[in-house]
Amino acid sequence: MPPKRTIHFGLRGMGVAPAGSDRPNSGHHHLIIDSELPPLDQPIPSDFNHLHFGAGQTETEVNLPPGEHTLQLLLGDGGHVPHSPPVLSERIRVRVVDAASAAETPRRHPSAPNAKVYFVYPTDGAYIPRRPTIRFGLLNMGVAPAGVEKANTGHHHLIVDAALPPLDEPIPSDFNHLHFGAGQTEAQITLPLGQHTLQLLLGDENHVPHDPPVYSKPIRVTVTTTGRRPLLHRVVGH
Ligand SMILES: [Cu+2]
Repeated sequence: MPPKRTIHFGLRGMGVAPAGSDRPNSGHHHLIIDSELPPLDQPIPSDFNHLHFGAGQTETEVNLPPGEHTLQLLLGDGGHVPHSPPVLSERIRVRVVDAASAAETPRRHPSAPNAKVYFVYPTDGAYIPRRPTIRFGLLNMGVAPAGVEKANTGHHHLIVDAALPPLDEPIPSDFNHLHFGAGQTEAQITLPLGQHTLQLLLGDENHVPHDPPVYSKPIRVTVTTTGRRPLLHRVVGH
């Protein structure tokens, strides 16, 4: 839950009455925060850990610091003394997170110094066939499948004919952004004839680039039917 939050509560089988009232079978709520139950045979203390709702409220806004907290309800009579037997809720555990982490923006993992992704095949300027097997590697960090959180690891993404995507969010997954989430270091792809650019970008378990990002320079390749440089001039004779 966020730091500032309205807590709602209720009472069944008895009635809510303000403090000071001596109506039978009634009482008012007390919210116990981060504390054990107080002694049940005397008035419930009134302090930061024991909030009284003596006007008969059934909701309140609380302001809790980030972290784990416990909440428990305890009914008190007109004199703030618990009933016999006491009427209380389970003690629940809540975790308060600040707005930034509540927004679920995956945090970027640091990359290792000198980490590098690189192409084994093809190299810049190469002529390649229409269904080449692209081979690539990673230096100074480890390859791990998507979904596995482990420091200094990531999986490869091949960016085809596109600029680098935004580096602070998950890498898109489409024809221009191929994910190798199983930890592959080679992949057969299909490319139309002509010139293309290929670039590698490492992503963490959530497909988010590291900080600083680990990517290769884009390379330029030319796809031909033979996978070789076309012969423009045939030299005949001597
Ligand atoms: Cu990915």
